[in-house]
Amino acid sequence: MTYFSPTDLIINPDGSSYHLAIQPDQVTDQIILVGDPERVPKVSQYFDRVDVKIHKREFVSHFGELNGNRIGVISSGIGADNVEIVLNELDALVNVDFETRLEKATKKSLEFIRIGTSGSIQVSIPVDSFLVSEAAIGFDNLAQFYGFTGENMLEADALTLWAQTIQYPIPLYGAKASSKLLNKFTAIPFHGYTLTAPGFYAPQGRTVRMKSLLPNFLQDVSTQAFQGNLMTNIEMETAAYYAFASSMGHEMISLNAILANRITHEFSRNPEGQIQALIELALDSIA
Ligand code: R1P
Ligand code: URA
Repeated sequence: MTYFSPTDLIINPDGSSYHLAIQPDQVTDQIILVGDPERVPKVSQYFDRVDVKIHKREFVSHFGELNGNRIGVISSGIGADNVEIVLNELDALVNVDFETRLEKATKKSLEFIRIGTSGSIQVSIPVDSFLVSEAAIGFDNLAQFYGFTGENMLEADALTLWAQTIQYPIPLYGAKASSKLLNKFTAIPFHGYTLTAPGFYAPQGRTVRMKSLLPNFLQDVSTQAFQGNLMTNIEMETAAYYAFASSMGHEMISLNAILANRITHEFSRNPEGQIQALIELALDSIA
């Protein structure tokens, strides 16, 4: 079995993972993932009990119990680069022996549910609606470093063709949600293809003072279908979550509160209320 050196897999003196500061026996099989650290207590307030609270950098983790099952909620902060840290460390916590630093022979599959926010890029998907990401396409550069695999990955050749259609200069990667988890969230009306952007402003077609080098980006991605599917929404983590989950054998689904409509230029008048409503709906659906 593979051995991971002390600089490949950094373990803190208390036996916890380097960034998340979580110890192996604290990890739960089911974990809610949010971006905003302040969203963590907004989720864990519904747990029957919170046993463990950890805070390091933007990574806040609460572990406890809901309806008799162990459950956790962890914040990732913003972006696919943080997802890379969160999923590598959570996977190592369950699939590597932290005493011997050896990969375990029998692998464990975790269940992840992202409760996040997003902007719609279709008029038909209004502000204050909820959307399940059926699949997501990543515009970041993680696929330059990871050979993502697994049955949930989208076809690389089809993505290359689509990238040419929308004149996007770097290779894309994409992956699907766990089909097992899709069945749990049938109460959420909109399902769609999510674009995961490597930034909030120009990479999502926004102009403040710095102009985008791709002025037609939003127009192109919202009108050019990928394998018959129009992109529905933009956020900043889902494709990375789906690609890591597919590659490492975990179940993952991303739920989005649509706060903006980038085509009609509307923004939610009650973003916090919408996020709280999505948290309640998500927890009801997994109960
Ligand atoms: C940008 O404001 C952030 O909001 C979205 C994006 O993915 C990005 O992380 O998700 P969260 O609300 O979950 O952070
Ligand atoms: N989060 C994003 O990443 N984009 C939006 O437009 C809204 C929320």
